[in-house]
Amino acid sequence: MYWNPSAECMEPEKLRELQTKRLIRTIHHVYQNVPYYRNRMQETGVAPGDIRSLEDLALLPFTTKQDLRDNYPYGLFAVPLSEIVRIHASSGTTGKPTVVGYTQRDIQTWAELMARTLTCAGADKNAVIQNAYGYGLFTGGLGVHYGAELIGASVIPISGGNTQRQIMLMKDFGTTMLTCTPSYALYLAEAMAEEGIDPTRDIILKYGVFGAEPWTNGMRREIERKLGIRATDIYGLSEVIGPGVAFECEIQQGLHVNEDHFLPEIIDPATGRVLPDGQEGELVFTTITKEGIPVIRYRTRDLTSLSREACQCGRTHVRMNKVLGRSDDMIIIRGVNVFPTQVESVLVTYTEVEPHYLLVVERVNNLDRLEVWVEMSDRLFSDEVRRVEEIRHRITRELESLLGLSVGVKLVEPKSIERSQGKARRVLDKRTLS
Ligand code: DLL
Repeated sequence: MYWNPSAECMEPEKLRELQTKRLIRTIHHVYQNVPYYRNRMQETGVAPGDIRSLEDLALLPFTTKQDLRDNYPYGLFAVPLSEIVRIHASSGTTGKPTVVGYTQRDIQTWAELMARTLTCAGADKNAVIQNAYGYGLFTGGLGVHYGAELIGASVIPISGGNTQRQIMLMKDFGTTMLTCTPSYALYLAEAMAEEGIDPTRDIILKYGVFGAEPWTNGMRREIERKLGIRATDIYGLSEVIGPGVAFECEIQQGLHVNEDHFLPEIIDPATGRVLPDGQEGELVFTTITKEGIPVIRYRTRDLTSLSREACQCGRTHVRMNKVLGRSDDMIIIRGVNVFPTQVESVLVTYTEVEPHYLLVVERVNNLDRLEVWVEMSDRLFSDEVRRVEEIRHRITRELESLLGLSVGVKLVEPKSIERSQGKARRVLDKRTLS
Protein backbone atom coordinates (compact mmCIF):
# COMPACT_ATOMS: atom_id res chain seq x y z
CA MET A 1 0.00 0.00 0.00
CA TYR A 2 1.15 3.52 -0.80
CA TRP A 3 0.62 6.58 1.35
CA ASN A 4 1.43 9.07 -1.40
CA PRO A 5 1.55 7.27 -4.76
CA SER A 6 2.22 10.40 -6.81
CA ALA A 7 5.43 10.97 -4.83
CA GLU A 8 6.44 7.35 -4.23
CA CYS A 9 5.89 6.27 -7.84
CA MET A 10 6.88 9.52 -9.56
CA GLU A 11 8.20 9.13 -13.09
CA PRO A 12 12.00 9.20 -13.02
CA GLU A 13 12.20 12.19 -15.37
CA LYS A 14 9.83 14.22 -13.25
CA LEU A 15 11.63 13.15 -10.09
CA ARG A 16 14.98 14.38 -11.44
CA GLU A 17 13.44 17.72 -12.31
CA LEU A 18 12.01 18.08 -8.83
CA GLN A 19 15.27 17.01 -7.19
CA THR A 20 17.28 19.49 -9.26
CA LYS A 21 14.98 22.35 -8.36
CA ARG A 22 15.08 21.44 -4.68
CA LEU A 23 18.85 20.95 -4.65
CA ILE A 24 19.48 24.38 -6.17
CA ARG A 25 17.14 25.98 -3.66
CA THR A 26 18.84 24.20 -0.75
CA ILE A 27 22.32 25.29 -1.84
CA HIS A 28 21.22 28.92 -2.00
CA HIS A 29 19.50 28.54 1.38
CA VAL A 30 22.61 27.22 3.16
CA TYR A 31 24.97 29.61 1.38
CA GLN A 32 22.93 32.56 2.55
CA ASN A 33 22.10 31.36 6.04
CA VAL A 34 24.87 29.09 7.33
CA PRO A 35 28.31 30.73 7.56
CA TYR A 36 29.90 27.29 7.87
CA TYR A 37 28.64 26.16 4.45
CA ARG A 38 29.41 29.53 2.88
CA ASN A 39 33.02 29.34 4.11
CA ARG A 40 33.44 25.72 3.04
CA MET A 41 32.11 26.47 -0.44
CA GLN A 42 34.33 29.53 -0.76
CA GLU A 43 37.38 27.50 0.31
CA THR A 44 36.49 24.86 -2.30
CA GLY A 45 35.89 27.53 -4.95
CA VAL A 46 32.26 26.63 -5.60
CA ALA A 47 29.59 29.31 -5.90
CA PRO A 48 25.88 28.56 -5.50
CA GLY A 49 25.40 29.34 -9.21
CA ASP A 50 27.77 26.44 -10.10
CA ILE A 51 25.20 23.94 -8.88
CA ARG A 52 22.83 23.57 -11.81
CA SER A 53 22.25 19.81 -12.08
CA LEU A 54 22.33 16.72 -9.88
CA GLU A 55 25.76 15.84 -11.26
CA ASP A 56 27.13 19.10 -9.82
CA LEU A 57 26.54 17.74 -6.33
CA ALA A 58 29.97 16.10 -6.55
CA LEU A 59 31.57 19.57 -6.60
CA LEU A 60 30.51 20.24 -3.03
CA PRO A 61 32.55 19.38 0.05
CA PHE A 62 31.46 16.67 2.48
CA THR A 63 30.01 17.27 5.94
CA THR A 64 30.85 14.96 8.86
CA LYS A 65 29.62 14.31 12.36
CA GLN A 66 32.70 16.16 13.58
CA ASP A 67 31.57 19.28 11.68
CA LEU A 68 28.28 19.14 13.56
CA ARG A 69 30.13 18.72 16.84
CA ASP A 70 32.49 21.61 16.05
CA ASN A 71 29.44 23.82 15.52
CA TYR A 72 27.67 22.66 18.66
CA PRO A 73 24.89 23.32 19.44
CA TYR A 74 23.18 25.48 16.80
CA GLY A 75 25.98 26.50 14.42
CA LEU A 76 24.61 24.62 11.40
CA PHE A 77 21.00 25.75 11.82
CA ALA A 78 19.82 27.64 8.75
CA VAL A 79 16.92 29.47 10.37
CA PRO A 80 16.67 31.56 13.56
CA LEU A 81 15.81 29.64 16.72
CA SER A 82 12.40 31.34 16.72
CA GLU A 83 11.54 29.19 13.65
CA ILE A 84 12.65 25.94 15.29
CA VAL A 85 9.87 23.99 16.97
CA ARG A 86 11.73 20.82 17.99
CA ILE A 87 15.28 19.90 18.95
CA HIS A 88 16.66 16.36 18.96
CA ALA A 89 20.17 15.16 19.69
CA SER A 90 22.08 11.98 19.19
CA SER A 91 24.49 10.96 21.90
CA GLY A 92 27.94 10.18 20.72
CA THR A 93 30.21 7.71 22.44
CA THR A 94 32.37 10.62 23.50
CA GLY A 95 31.85 14.29 24.17
CA LYS A 96 29.00 16.48 23.07
CA PRO A 97 25.97 15.17 21.21
CA THR A 98 25.07 16.25 17.69
CA VAL A 99 22.09 18.56 17.74
CA VAL A 100 19.39 18.90 15.08
CA GLY A 101 16.47 21.34 14.83
CA TYR A 102 13.17 21.14 12.94
CA THR A 103 10.89 23.86 11.65
CA GLN A 104 7.15 23.28 11.62
CA ARG A 105 7.45 22.29 7.97
CA ASP A 106 10.29 19.86 8.69
CA ILE A 107 8.06 18.13 11.23
CA GLN A 108 5.34 17.85 8.58
CA THR A 109 7.78 16.42 6.05
CA TRP A 110 9.03 13.90 8.59
CA ALA A 111 5.49 12.83 9.48
CA GLU A 112 4.75 12.33 5.76
CA LEU A 113 7.83 10.12 5.33
CA MET A 114 6.92 8.08 8.37
CA ALA A 115 3.35 7.77 7.06
CA ARG A 116 4.78 6.30 3.83
CA THR A 117 6.89 3.88 5.87
CA LEU A 118 4.15 2.68 8.21
CA THR A 119 1.58 2.37 5.42
CA CYS A 120 4.00 0.31 3.35
CA ALA A 121 4.66 -1.91 6.37
CA GLY A 122 0.96 -2.71 6.79
CA ALA A 123 -0.61 0.06 8.90
CA ASP A 124 -3.73 2.10 8.19
CA LYS A 125 -6.15 4.07 10.32
CA ASN A 126 -7.39 0.90 11.97
CA ALA A 127 -3.92 -0.05 13.17
CA VAL A 128 -2.99 0.00 16.85
CA ILE A 129 0.68 0.88 16.92
CA GLN A 130 2.70 0.15 20.03
CA ASN A 131 5.64 2.48 19.71
CA ALA A 132 8.46 1.10 21.80
CA TYR A 133 11.20 3.31 20.34
CA GLY A 134 12.55 5.66 22.98
CA TYR A 135 10.79 9.02 23.31
CA GLY A 136 13.07 11.91 24.11
CA LEU A 137 16.13 13.34 22.43
CA PHE A 138 16.37 10.15 20.35
CA THR A 139 14.41 10.59 17.10
CA GLY A 140 12.85 7.10 17.08
CA GLY A 141 9.90 7.67 19.42
CA LEU A 142 8.52 11.00 18.21
CA GLY A 143 9.43 10.29 14.58
CA VAL A 144 7.23 7.19 14.46
CA HIS A 145 4.59 8.87 16.60
CA TYR A 146 3.83 11.75 14.22
CA GLY A 147 3.68 9.46 11.19
CA ALA A 148 1.31 7.09 12.97
CA GLU A 149 -0.99 9.95 13.93
CA LEU A 150 -0.94 11.31 10.39
CA ILE A 151 -2.31 8.05 8.99
CA GLY A 152 -4.94 8.07 11.71
CA ALA A 153 -3.73 4.95 13.52
CA SER A 154 -4.08 4.66 17.30
CA VAL A 155 -0.63 5.13 18.80
CA ILE A 156 0.43 3.75 22.16
CA PRO A 157 3.39 5.96 23.12
CA ILE A 158 4.90 3.45 25.51
CA SER A 159 8.58 4.17 24.69
CA GLY A 160 11.30 1.56 25.32
CA GLY A 161 11.65 -0.74 28.31
CA ASN A 162 9.26 -1.99 30.99
CA THR A 163 8.90 -5.29 29.21
CA GLN A 164 6.18 -6.88 31.38
CA ARG A 165 3.98 -3.85 30.84
CA GLN A 166 4.65 -3.89 27.10
CA ILE A 167 3.34 -7.44 26.94
CA MET A 168 0.30 -6.70 29.07
CA LEU A 169 -0.69 -3.71 26.94
CA MET A 170 -0.02 -5.59 23.73
CA LYS A 171 -2.56 -8.18 24.84
CA ASP A 172 -5.13 -5.88 26.40
CA PHE A 173 -4.99 -3.02 23.87
CA GLY A 174 -5.00 -5.24 20.80
CA THR A 175 -1.73 -3.99 19.33
CA THR A 176 -1.46 -4.80 15.61
CA MET A 177 1.93 -3.20 14.88
CA LEU A 178 5.06 -3.06 17.01
CA THR A 179 7.79 -0.48 16.39
CA CYS A 180 11.14 -0.85 18.19
CA THR A 181 14.71 -1.99 17.59
CA PRO A 182 15.03 -5.56 16.29
CA SER A 183 17.02 -6.57 19.36
CA TYR A 184 14.21 -5.37 21.63
CA ALA A 185 11.62 -7.19 19.51
CA LEU A 186 13.55 -10.38 20.10
CA TYR A 187 13.71 -9.70 23.81
CA LEU A 188 9.95 -9.12 23.89
CA ALA A 189 9.39 -12.43 22.11
CA GLU A 190 11.56 -14.18 24.65
CA ALA A 191 9.80 -12.54 27.59
CA MET A 192 6.43 -13.57 26.13
CA ALA A 193 7.55 -17.16 25.81
CA GLU A 194 8.64 -17.09 29.46
CA GLU A 195 5.18 -15.94 30.47
CA GLY A 196 3.64 -18.76 28.48
CA ILE A 197 2.11 -16.38 25.93
CA ASP A 198 1.68 -17.77 22.45
CA PRO A 199 1.88 -14.84 19.99
CA THR A 200 -0.23 -16.61 17.40
CA ARG A 201 -3.02 -17.31 19.89
CA ASP A 202 -2.92 -14.72 22.67
CA ILE A 203 -2.13 -11.51 20.79
CA ILE A 204 -3.21 -10.14 17.41
CA LEU A 205 0.09 -8.51 16.48
CA LYS A 206 0.62 -8.65 12.70
CA TYR A 207 3.44 -6.31 11.76
CA GLY A 208 6.71 -4.96 13.07
CA VAL A 209 8.79 -2.01 11.86
CA PHE A 210 12.30 -2.43 13.11
CA GLY A 211 15.45 -0.37 12.69
CA ALA A 212 17.96 1.98 14.35
CA GLU A 213 20.58 -0.80 14.35
CA PRO A 214 21.89 -3.36 11.86
CA TRP A 215 20.09 -6.72 11.68
CA THR A 216 20.42 -9.60 9.27
CA ASN A 217 17.72 -11.36 7.24
CA GLY A 218 18.33 -14.38 9.47
CA MET A 219 17.42 -12.25 12.46
CA ARG A 220 14.31 -11.09 10.60
CA ARG A 221 13.16 -14.70 10.13
CA GLU A 222 13.82 -15.43 13.79
CA ILE A 223 11.70 -12.44 14.91
CA GLU A 224 8.95 -13.25 12.40
CA ARG A 225 8.80 -16.83 13.59
CA LYS A 226 8.85 -16.01 17.29
CA LEU A 227 6.28 -13.22 17.12
CA GLY A 228 4.20 -14.56 14.22
CA ILE A 229 4.41 -11.27 12.30
CA ARG A 230 5.82 -9.67 9.16
CA ALA A 231 8.92 -7.65 10.02
CA THR A 232 9.97 -4.63 7.94
CA ASP A 233 13.22 -2.70 7.99
CA ILE A 234 13.30 1.08 8.50
CA TYR A 235 16.42 3.20 8.21
CA GLY A 236 17.28 6.71 9.25
CA LEU A 237 19.63 8.94 11.18
CA SER A 238 19.05 12.04 13.20
CA GLU A 239 21.40 14.24 11.17
CA VAL A 240 19.33 13.62 8.03
CA ILE A 241 15.86 13.70 9.68
CA GLY A 242 15.50 10.61 11.91
CA PRO A 243 13.64 7.38 11.07
CA GLY A 244 12.00 7.36 7.64
CA VAL A 245 14.96 8.29 5.44
CA ALA A 246 14.44 4.92 3.73
CA PHE A 247 12.05 2.00 4.19
CA GLU A 248 11.60 -1.50 2.93
CA CYS A 249 8.69 -2.44 0.64
CA GLU A 250 6.96 -5.81 0.47
CA ILE A 251 9.48 -7.11 -2.08
CA GLN A 252 12.22 -6.83 0.58
CA GLN A 253 15.03 -6.31 -1.90
CA GLY A 254 16.50 -3.22 -0.28
CA LEU A 255 15.05 -0.03 1.16
CA HIS A 256 13.54 2.77 -0.94
CA VAL A 257 15.24 6.07 -0.13
CA ASN A 258 12.74 8.93 0.03
CA GLU A 259 14.51 10.50 -2.90
CA ASP A 260 12.20 13.45 -3.30
CA HIS A 261 13.69 14.69 0.03
CA PHE A 262 17.17 13.17 0.27
CA LEU A 263 19.81 12.58 -2.40
CA PRO A 264 21.93 9.51 -1.66
CA GLU A 265 25.44 8.88 -2.98
CA ILE A 266 27.89 6.06 -2.36
CA ILE A 267 31.53 7.01 -1.99
CA ASP A 268 34.79 5.25 -1.44
CA PRO A 269 35.36 5.99 2.26
CA ALA A 270 39.12 6.26 1.77
CA THR A 271 39.24 8.61 -1.23
CA GLY A 272 35.81 10.27 -1.25
CA ARG A 273 35.34 9.28 -4.90
CA VAL A 274 31.72 8.70 -5.94
CA LEU A 275 31.11 5.02 -6.76
CA PRO A 276 28.72 3.68 -9.41
CA ASP A 277 25.42 1.99 -8.51
CA GLY A 278 25.85 -1.56 -7.26
CA GLN A 279 29.22 -0.93 -5.62
CA GLU A 280 29.48 -1.00 -1.87
CA GLY A 281 30.80 2.03 -0.05
CA GLU A 282 29.86 4.75 2.42
CA LEU A 283 26.39 6.23 2.17
CA VAL A 284 26.25 10.03 1.87
CA PHE A 285 23.10 12.17 2.01
CA THR A 286 22.13 15.66 0.92
CA THR A 287 18.78 16.90 2.21
CA ILE A 288 16.84 18.90 -0.37
CA THR A 289 13.75 20.05 1.51
CA LYS A 290 14.89 20.48 5.10
CA GLU A 291 14.74 24.02 6.46
CA GLY A 292 16.02 23.85 10.05
CA ILE A 293 19.31 22.05 9.50
CA PRO A 294 19.89 21.01 5.91
CA VAL A 295 22.94 18.81 5.47
CA ILE A 296 25.11 18.80 2.37
CA ARG A 297 26.85 15.54 1.45
CA TYR A 298 26.65 14.20 4.98
CA ARG A 299 28.87 11.15 5.50
CA THR A 300 26.82 8.58 7.40
CA ARG A 301 29.62 6.01 7.88
CA ASP A 302 27.03 3.37 6.98
CA LEU A 303 28.18 0.89 4.39
CA THR A 304 25.82 -0.18 1.62
CA SER A 305 25.17 0.03 -2.14
CA LEU A 306 22.41 1.53 -4.32
CA SER A 307 20.23 -0.04 -6.98
CA ARG A 308 18.19 1.87 -9.55
CA GLU A 309 16.62 -1.19 -11.12
CA ALA A 310 12.83 -1.00 -11.32
CA CYS A 311 11.15 -2.49 -8.25
CA GLN A 312 8.11 -4.73 -8.57
CA CYS A 313 6.30 -2.73 -5.89
CA GLY A 314 5.92 0.16 -8.33
CA ARG A 315 7.90 2.68 -6.30
CA THR A 316 10.46 4.48 -8.44
CA HIS A 317 12.76 5.67 -5.69
CA VAL A 318 16.28 4.26 -5.60
CA ARG A 319 16.91 1.36 -3.24
CA MET A 320 19.75 0.99 -0.76
CA ASN A 321 20.79 -2.43 0.39
CA LYS A 322 20.12 -3.42 3.98
CA VAL A 323 22.82 -1.72 6.04
CA LEU A 324 24.82 -4.49 7.65
CA GLY A 325 27.37 -2.34 9.35
CA ARG A 326 28.85 1.06 9.84
CA SER A 327 32.51 1.82 9.82
CA ASP A 328 32.31 2.66 13.57
CA ASP A 329 31.09 -0.84 14.47
CA MET A 330 33.70 -2.54 12.40
CA ILE A 331 36.40 -4.14 14.48
CA ILE A 332 39.78 -4.87 13.06
CA ILE A 333 41.41 -8.04 14.32
CA ARG A 334 44.92 -8.63 13.07
CA GLY A 335 44.12 -6.66 9.94
CA VAL A 336 40.82 -8.42 9.23
CA ASN A 337 37.63 -6.37 9.24
CA VAL A 338 34.78 -7.92 11.19
CA PHE A 339 31.18 -6.74 11.48
CA PRO A 340 28.86 -8.07 14.18
CA THR A 341 26.24 -8.87 11.50
CA GLN A 342 28.64 -11.33 9.86
CA VAL A 343 28.77 -13.25 13.11
CA GLU A 344 24.99 -12.94 13.51
CA SER A 345 24.39 -14.43 10.07
CA VAL A 346 26.08 -17.65 11.23
CA LEU A 347 24.59 -17.81 14.73
CA VAL A 348 20.99 -17.49 13.53
CA THR A 349 21.33 -20.69 11.52
CA TYR A 350 21.82 -22.77 14.70
CA THR A 351 18.73 -23.76 16.67
CA GLU A 352 21.01 -24.83 19.53
CA VAL A 353 21.96 -21.23 20.34
CA GLU A 354 19.95 -18.04 20.82
CA PRO A 355 20.64 -14.94 18.72
CA HIS A 356 21.94 -13.05 21.74
CA TYR A 357 25.65 -12.53 21.32
CA LEU A 358 28.62 -10.34 22.10
CA LEU A 359 31.96 -9.98 20.34
CA VAL A 360 34.69 -9.66 22.94
CA VAL A 361 38.03 -8.38 21.71
CA GLU A 362 41.17 -8.55 23.79
CA ARG A 363 44.89 -8.16 23.32
CA VAL A 364 46.71 -11.18 24.70
CA ASN A 365 50.54 -11.20 24.46
CA ASN A 366 50.36 -8.40 21.91
CA LEU A 367 47.99 -10.37 19.73
CA ASP A 368 44.38 -9.37 19.16
CA ARG A 369 41.92 -12.10 19.95
CA LEU A 370 38.23 -12.32 19.11
CA GLU A 371 35.94 -14.36 21.28
CA VAL A 372 32.27 -14.68 20.39
CA TRP A 373 29.98 -15.20 23.36
CA VAL A 374 26.69 -16.76 22.46
CA GLU A 375 23.87 -18.10 24.60
CA MET A 376 22.93 -21.75 24.54
CA SER A 377 19.28 -22.64 24.12
CA ASP A 378 17.70 -24.18 27.24
CA ARG A 379 17.80 -27.55 25.47
CA LEU A 380 21.48 -27.44 24.71
CA PHE A 381 22.25 -26.15 28.19
CA SER A 382 20.84 -29.30 29.74
CA ASP A 383 22.39 -31.58 27.12
CA GLU A 384 25.56 -33.66 27.47
CA VAL A 385 28.92 -31.91 27.60
CA ARG A 386 29.98 -33.77 24.47
CA ARG A 387 27.08 -32.36 22.49
CA VAL A 388 27.81 -28.82 23.72
CA GLU A 389 31.43 -29.20 22.63
CA GLU A 390 30.36 -30.46 19.23
CA ILE A 391 28.14 -27.43 18.61
CA ARG A 392 30.87 -25.09 19.83
CA HIS A 393 33.29 -26.68 17.35
CA ARG A 394 30.87 -26.42 14.46
CA ILE A 395 30.14 -22.74 15.10
CA THR A 396 33.84 -22.01 15.53
CA ARG A 397 34.73 -23.69 12.24
CA GLU A 398 31.99 -21.87 10.38
CA LEU A 399 32.91 -18.48 11.81
CA GLU A 400 36.59 -19.03 11.09
CA SER A 401 35.95 -19.94 7.49
CA LEU A 402 33.61 -16.96 7.00
CA LEU A 403 35.90 -14.41 8.65
CA GLY A 404 39.25 -15.90 7.65
CA LEU A 405 40.45 -15.54 11.21
CA SER A 406 40.91 -17.73 14.25
CA VAL A 407 38.01 -17.17 16.61
CA GLY A 408 37.17 -18.36 20.09
CA VAL A 409 33.56 -19.29 20.79
CA LYS A 410 32.22 -19.33 24.31
CA LEU A 411 28.79 -20.84 24.87
CA VAL A 412 27.28 -19.07 27.83
CA GLU A 413 24.25 -19.81 29.98
CA PRO A 414 20.80 -18.90 28.72
CA LYS A 415 19.81 -15.29 29.57
CA SER A 416 23.31 -14.28 30.61
CA ILE A 417 23.93 -11.70 27.87
CA GLU A 418 22.54 -8.28 28.59
CA ARG A 419 19.21 -7.57 26.81
CA SER A 420 18.74 -4.19 25.16
CA GLN A 421 15.70 -1.95 25.24
CA GLY A 422 17.08 0.24 22.48
CA LYS A 423 20.16 -0.24 20.35
CA ALA A 424 21.96 -3.46 21.25
CA ARG A 425 25.61 -3.43 22.22
CA ARG A 426 27.30 -6.15 20.20
CA VAL A 427 30.98 -5.44 20.83
CA LEU A 428 33.06 -5.30 23.98
CA ASP A 429 36.47 -4.08 22.91
CA LYS A 430 38.73 -4.50 25.91
CA ARG A 431 41.65 -3.05 23.94
CA THR A 432 40.12 0.40 24.30
CA LEU A 433 39.20 0.03 27.95
CA SER A 434 42.62 0.11 29.56
O1 DLL B 1 18.60 5.41 14.83
C1 DLL B 1 16.97 6.79 13.74
C2 DLL B 1 16.02 5.63 13.65
C3 DLL B 1 15.09 5.45 14.66
C4 DLL B 1 16.06 4.78 12.58
C5 DLL B 1 14.20 4.40 14.58
C6 DLL B 1 15.17 3.72 12.48
C7 DLL B 1 14.23 3.54 13.49
P1 DLL B 1 20.50 7.71 15.15
O2 DLL B 1 20.36 7.43 16.59
O3 DLL B 1 21.02 9.02 14.71
O4 DLL B 1 19.10 7.59 14.45
O5 DLL B 1 21.38 6.54 14.54
C8 DLL B 1 21.57 6.45 13.17
O6 DLL B 1 21.73 4.03 13.25
O7 DLL B 1 23.59 5.88 10.85
C9 DLL B 1 22.87 3.57 11.26
O8 DLL B 1 24.21 3.31 11.60
C10 DLL B 1 21.98 2.98 12.32
N1 DLL B 1 20.73 2.54 11.73
C11 DLL B 1 19.55 3.17 11.72
N2 DLL B 1 18.61 2.42 11.09
C12 DLL B 1 19.24 1.29 10.66
C13 DLL B 1 18.83 0.12 9.96
C14 DLL B 1 18.28 6.50 14.40
N3 DLL B 1 17.58 -0.08 9.57
C15 DLL B 1 22.40 5.22 12.84
N4 DLL B 1 19.78 -0.80 9.69
C16 DLL B 1 22.57 5.06 11.34
C17 DLL B 1 21.05 -0.63 10.06
C18 DLL B 1 20.59 1.38 11.06
N5 DLL B 1 21.49 0.42 10.76
